[in-house]
Amino acid sequence: MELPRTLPSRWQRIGPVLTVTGREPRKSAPNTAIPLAFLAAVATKAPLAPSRGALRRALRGRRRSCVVRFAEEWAEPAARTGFLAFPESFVFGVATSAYQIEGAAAEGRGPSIWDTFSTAGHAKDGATGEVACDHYHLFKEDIRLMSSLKVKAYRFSISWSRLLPNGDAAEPPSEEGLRFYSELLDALLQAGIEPWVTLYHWDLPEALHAKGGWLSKEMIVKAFGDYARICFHHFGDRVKYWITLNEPWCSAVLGYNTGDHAPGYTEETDTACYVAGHHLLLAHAEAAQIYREEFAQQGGEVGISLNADWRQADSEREEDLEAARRAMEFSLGWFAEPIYLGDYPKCMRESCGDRLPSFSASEKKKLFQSSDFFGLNSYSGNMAKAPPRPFEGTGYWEDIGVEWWHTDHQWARTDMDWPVVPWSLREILLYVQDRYKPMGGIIVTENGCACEPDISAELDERPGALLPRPWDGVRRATSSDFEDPERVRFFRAHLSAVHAAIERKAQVKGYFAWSFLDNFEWAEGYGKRFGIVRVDFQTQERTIKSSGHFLARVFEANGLEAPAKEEQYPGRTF
Ligand code: GBH
Repeated sequence: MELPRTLPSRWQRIGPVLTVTGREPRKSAPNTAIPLAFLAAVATKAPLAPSRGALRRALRGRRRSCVVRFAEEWAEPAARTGFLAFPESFVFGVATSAYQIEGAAAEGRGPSIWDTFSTAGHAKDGATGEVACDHYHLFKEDIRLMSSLKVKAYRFSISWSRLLPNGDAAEPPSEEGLRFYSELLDALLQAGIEPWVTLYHWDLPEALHAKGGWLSKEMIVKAFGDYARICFHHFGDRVKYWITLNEPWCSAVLGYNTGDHAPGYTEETDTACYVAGHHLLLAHAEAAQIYREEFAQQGGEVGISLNADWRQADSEREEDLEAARRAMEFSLGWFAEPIYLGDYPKCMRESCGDRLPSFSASEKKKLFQSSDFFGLNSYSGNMAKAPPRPFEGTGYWEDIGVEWWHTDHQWARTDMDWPVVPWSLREILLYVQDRYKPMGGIIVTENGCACEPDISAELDERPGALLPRPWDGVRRATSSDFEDPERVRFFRAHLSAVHAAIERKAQVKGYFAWSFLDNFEWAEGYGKRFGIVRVDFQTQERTIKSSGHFLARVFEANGLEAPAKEEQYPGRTF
């Protein structure tokens, strides 16, 4: 019997069904690759695979003698048609971060590692966040704009060094900084927009970096806890959703391995990122514990946002399946497993040995279930393939031992060159649900794309177009005639993928589009635009893109019309 080349677990079966009676799949037979879920889906005659527990129950005691049936043909899940309604309590919002939009670097704020890194010329075209979107001065207008876009929730981050210029909580917090975030929160609540606040989106106070930064355990864990306490104390009456860290993987790997991000540390590539990652995790746990012990009466939630792109095995060969597992564990699992499963992934320990720090028993306890929801930032997907021969040497990338850049060249790409793979968002949500069963559910805290029409590049070529200037105080009516059809398509397809994950029982509770505004895209400067609102960096004029109008309709209707099938499953199916 011919088996399909790949047997994806969540695919619907179609066509005639063959029957094999009285024989258990043999270890060596190709059909051992058939997921239990599929076998049981067949046994229970469910149209789509039910939960693993239900499957196990259905199969219990029946396996030896059960009738095992194979579908001859496979299809992608049936494309949805009609209106895709989201759960009533679903949170729809937009996201930004402090250094990327605030500007006003000199107004009472102490320097952060991103000031140092960017002013030293490490971002494209010498870009810095000194002015950015000048949101510090324009926040009221920006909130009005959010209201007009029917945004229900706004995820932003607090700049640590705007509150504590030296990062040091022994000094009183800056009055100016407190006032800014306080007014921002009040304006949001007045507009009926729920604030979701990230404490750390990569802008470590420079003064703390000078003391060892994320490599200095005692210093940084205490400093972060103290800073978190100040935020809970001053803003916790109005903030009910906290995110301790944004994407610790990026802080650890891009900051302390590749050096693409601040602080640009490129030494000890076989240990530094693991050490930084370890302390990031402990700092998260410290803040979460402080909230639970000292601020429980505020009745809010504290979570973490982890980033990962889905990695799909390139083939059903055991090496490639293993490559996909390793890729997920070395990215998402590195930070998720200590929180949800009690320790680092086994494969990381095996590959890294003592180069990966260990948690004490009390640290493990503090970390375990230290997140009230699972914040997931996901933008893309890729293939995972085992290298033809094992990598030599040690270091983060060698440790993973996977051909990280292996891809499918048929996939569309964004301006960042990231493959557009909407089904990867569905897969990663199902993976997170299956593997971590996060209490409080999953919130997609970022998803979006840099994909602008050609006219955008032309506009950006005007001299100075990408050198932000502070707002001149002149109020301009927001214009709204900028067409970005690719981003509309991106959001439509990815939202349908989120909907598909929910239909398959992933507990997804919210979705935040990245980003509200075009902004300082870190090492890429201002040339890569992720906004649903265009920013003219010379005048600070905001223009709503058609993707902004599209999302406004989704937010208002709490759902969307299902996209065409080819938009639901573009690219290579698997
Ligand atoms: C987010 O991170 C950030 O939170 C946000 O500030 C930023 O503006 C936004 O995305 C857009 O970039 O395969 O080694 O190259 C980005 C998450 C993590 C996605 C790294 C791309 C590539 C890893 N990114 N990932 S690698």
